[in-house]
Amino acid sequence: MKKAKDGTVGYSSPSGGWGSVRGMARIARTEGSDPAAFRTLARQNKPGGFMCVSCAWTKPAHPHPFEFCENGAKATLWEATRRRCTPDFFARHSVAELQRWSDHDLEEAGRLTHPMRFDEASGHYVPCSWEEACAAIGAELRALEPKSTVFYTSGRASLETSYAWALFARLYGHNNLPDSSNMCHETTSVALSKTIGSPIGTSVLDDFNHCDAIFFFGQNTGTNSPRFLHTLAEASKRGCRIVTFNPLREKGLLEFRNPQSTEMVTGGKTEISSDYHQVKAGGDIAAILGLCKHVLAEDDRRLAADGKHVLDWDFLEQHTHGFREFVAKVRGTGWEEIERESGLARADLESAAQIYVDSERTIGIYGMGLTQHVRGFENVASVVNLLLLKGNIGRQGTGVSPVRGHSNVQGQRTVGIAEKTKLVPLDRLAEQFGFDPPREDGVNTVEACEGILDGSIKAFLSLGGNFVRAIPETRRMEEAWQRMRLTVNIATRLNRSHLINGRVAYLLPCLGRSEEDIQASGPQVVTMEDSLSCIHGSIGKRKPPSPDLRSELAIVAGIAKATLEPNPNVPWDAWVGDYAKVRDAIEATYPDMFVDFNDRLFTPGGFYRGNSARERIWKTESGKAEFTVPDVLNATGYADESGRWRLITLRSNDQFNTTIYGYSDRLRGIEGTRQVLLMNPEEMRRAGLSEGQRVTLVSDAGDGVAREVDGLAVTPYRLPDGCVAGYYPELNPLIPLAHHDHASKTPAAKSVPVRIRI
Ligand SMILES: Nc1nc2c(c(=O)[nH]1)N[C@H]1C(S)=C(S)[C@@H](COP(=O)(O)OP(=O)(O)OC[C@H]3O[C@@H](n4cnc5c(=O)[nH]c(N)nc54)[C@H](O)[C@@H]3O)O[C@H]1N2
Ligand SMILES: Nc1nc2c(c(=O)[nH]1)N[C@H]1C(S)=C(S)[C@@H](COP(=O)(O)OP(=O)(O)OC[C@H]3O[C@@H](n4cnc5c(=O)[nH]c(N)nc54)[C@H](O)[C@@H]3O)O[C@H]1N2
Ligand SMILES: [Mo]
Repeated sequence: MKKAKDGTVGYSSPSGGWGSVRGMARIARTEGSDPAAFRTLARQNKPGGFMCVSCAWTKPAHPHPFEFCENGAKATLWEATRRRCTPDFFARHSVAELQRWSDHDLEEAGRLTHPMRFDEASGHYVPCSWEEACAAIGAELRALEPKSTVFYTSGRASLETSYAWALFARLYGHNNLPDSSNMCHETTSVALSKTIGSPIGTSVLDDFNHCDAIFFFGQNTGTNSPRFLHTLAEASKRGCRIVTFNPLREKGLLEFRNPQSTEMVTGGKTEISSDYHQVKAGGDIAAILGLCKHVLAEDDRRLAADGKHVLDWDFLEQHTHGFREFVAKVRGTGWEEIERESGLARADLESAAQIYVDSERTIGIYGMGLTQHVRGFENVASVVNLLLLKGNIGRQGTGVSPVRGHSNVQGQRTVGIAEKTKLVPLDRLAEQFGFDPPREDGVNTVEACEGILDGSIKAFLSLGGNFVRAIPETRRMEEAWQRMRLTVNIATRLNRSHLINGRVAYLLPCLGRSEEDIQASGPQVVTMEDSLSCIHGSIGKRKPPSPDLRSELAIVAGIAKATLEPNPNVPWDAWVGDYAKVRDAIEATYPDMFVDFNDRLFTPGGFYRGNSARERIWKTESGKAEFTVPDVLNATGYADESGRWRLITLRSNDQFNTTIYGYSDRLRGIEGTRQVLLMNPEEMRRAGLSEGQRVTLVSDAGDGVAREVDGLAVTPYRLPDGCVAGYYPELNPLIPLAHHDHASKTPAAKSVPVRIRI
């Protein structure tokens, strides 16, 4: 562990810099990376190359010579590993034995090389042919009621595969299409649709060249979207104020040393946040209300002093709805309550708000720190409230900008992976493919889990991901999972979800995005949509790790053909032979967004799919942008009680979601272990805890279910009072399934009520 002067754990260097180079080198060693793996890296995020498999941050029109970051490089080297998880491996290790392995060790077995079937008699996965796998899965699906099955997607699969997967579900007869965004930015999709009439962010990359303030809530850029640090560093150098709200002092948000510039040699670094506020977990509604309170007070003052407004009155009158009710709420809320609920002092909130008052063009950015709360909806709506006051949506240099997670998570929703039928042009699909699509909404992540617990869901097919590990309520879910009839996983590397299997289970290995995908018409291109709504083509060039792999699209088509009656309008084989034909189908379904799709694949910087809210066209109930009056100031969904803590579950700098690359959370100074409980030293003292002491965390949901995780080493860390933190997914057994955002059902992983047992 690395210590600061006050005895708390931390990291003294800026993010980026030599530490990030060493981080990449370590992964290259563990994965046995060869020179070809490094050539692959040079093609990352370049026109004619492949799009990074890590985060969704946008790919600029003029890429840097190495347009990748420490974590993008780790993700690529991880995909390009020389390790192989072969049929021999499965012959040596039974499923029961592998269940006891750590997440890290499972994935370290390497790339899956062969389709495998679970053999109930021996308890081992055994090799099978693709034909056998597809035929058996098809036969199982035909015997099941379609609505008792779920087709999950993790946010990595291409637009082509995602479109085919969603179409397959609907041809088969259900809309049970949860995806990883149900655990992530579903809060955004619901809250932005309600408030600005569009489920996605409104800023584009160029806006970052024009803004003079950025308000930044609950997103850990240094770890989760490091290429975005270049954009932030440039904005900061231009004099843009970056005002951050985060319970942790995250290194990447404080300062950055660009590993691709002379800063490496000169030791220079760029300050990222100009102002940093350690808000309480769940304290953002209160903090933002406080900001708005000061803005209104300044408006009053200026009006009296020189007859001018701080607020954008023209915009408010012409474009918004609910302003007066919102103002009444803000004026009626006292500073004492705001200070208590946010954990921030009035003077600090006022000085932050003054930056907003003085700014001409502001962008509001956020991540999981806002979405993963019981009142996540109100968190996101509060950012919109703040921006609306000064007309900061739909104007150059402004906007609301959710930072998305997986590299194509936003795009999957765009092309039909949605359990909510109102988001899908079902009539057009009906006409295009000559069938009657199911009209009933399907299940989201939480509802799928409920169905598995009550036995109504009998089959679960996963297009990527590690669902069982990513969801809340690990223990009860793992138990219920094994009662399902059928589980199918399309994957690149082994993970825990593959080992918590149904009675009939298949493990189907696929190509990764950096790998060459040759079909009947030659090498194939796939596409994805980034966090700023730009669509990019991607071509893999690397030799696949095994001749027995298939592309994701080929696997989906293979299962679909074995399940469905033939339909001349859905030419599965022709689609697999030439992905351009799938893109033609996408264009036919979504003609506005995908006009001339095949001709625009390699537009520098991607092509923009458009967003009505950016044009100030509000597709909301009132036809205007909506203010939201929050009915609570505390986003956690529960009251404070003595001995109850707000647990934040975090990602380290050495993981991609459930993929644990290693045990070095360099940017937080936490080394060698993930079994930690971070806590403020003052609170440790009050609770009588000492550094390194092992404690058990117990869930405090009050629903009578026992949930606990033991063996956590107490670690001094600068956190606000009442908050503790530890790692995802190790702490997921503590999250009750019912603990989710009330509007979108996104699990509330950032404010889990817990007690500490010594
Ligand atoms: N290397 C790497 N990159 C990734 C991922 C990865 O695991 N590893 N995951 C990808 C995915 S799927 C996603 S969704 C994104 C996730 O990226 P982020 O949105 O950054 O998600 P988290 O890492 O969960 O961290 C959220 C931040 O919110 C802060 N926070 C917690 N509670 C609160 C609160 O109440 N208020 C405020 N203001 N802040 C709070 C935490 O301290 C933390 O800094 O990253 C993507 N990129
Ligand atoms: N407590 C807590 N829980 C959380 C979160 C949190 O912050 N806290 N975050 C939530 C969020 S934001 C998300 S997005 C989910 C993540 O949930 P998922 O998206 O389900 O999980 P991942 O860990 O990203 O999935 C990793 C697996 O994907 C497979 N894979 C990798 N590349 C490919 C590929 O190219 N194709 C295919 N088919 N498979 C591939 C590999 O087998 C790998 O093991 O977790 C959620 N859970
Ligand atoms: Mo995510």
